[in-house]
Amino acid sequence: MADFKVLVVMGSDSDFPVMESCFKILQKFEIPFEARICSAHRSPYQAAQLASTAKASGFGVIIAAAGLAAHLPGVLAAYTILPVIGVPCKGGALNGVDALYAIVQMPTGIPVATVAIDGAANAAILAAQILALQNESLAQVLETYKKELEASVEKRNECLAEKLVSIGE
Ligand code: RP5
Repeated sequence: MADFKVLVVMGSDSDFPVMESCFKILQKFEIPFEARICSAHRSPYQAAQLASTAKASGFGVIIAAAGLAAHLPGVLAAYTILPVIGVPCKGGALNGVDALYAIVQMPTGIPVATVAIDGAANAAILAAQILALQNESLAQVLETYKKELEASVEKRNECLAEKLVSIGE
């Protein structure tokens, strides 16, 4: 389907439950991906290696998920010119706000496209949209997906109308 693979990096296996929706979307869109666990703090050398070689390894986008002092997306971004999408994971005393701030507040020159706390599905969709710039069949998949979203809103309107009628009965 896509010309490029997506590299999904998680700071810990404890981030997997959050990232399941990301993997599901990548699979739904038939986008090839590889997933790795790599920590900016516990395995910093491997993080640098992974990001430094990602472009040459055929990846077009990196998605990086981390919680707490979430430095992984920024560290990966420091070592590559590939777009990096950061997913702040909920958890710890600050419930993901710490991770959100750590990921979004990057210094000029090293951007990370940050999605919402636990916004793993949107990370996959954004990655797909980036890859679709150079892949017409993936662009068509995304157009169909948008139409499905539109139809789901219409369905909700029908349900709402039924609920309002039943309230009046
Ligand atoms: C971060 O610390 C990880 O991304 C994870 O969200 C958090 C906790 O990691 P574990 O202690 O569960 O391995 O680096």
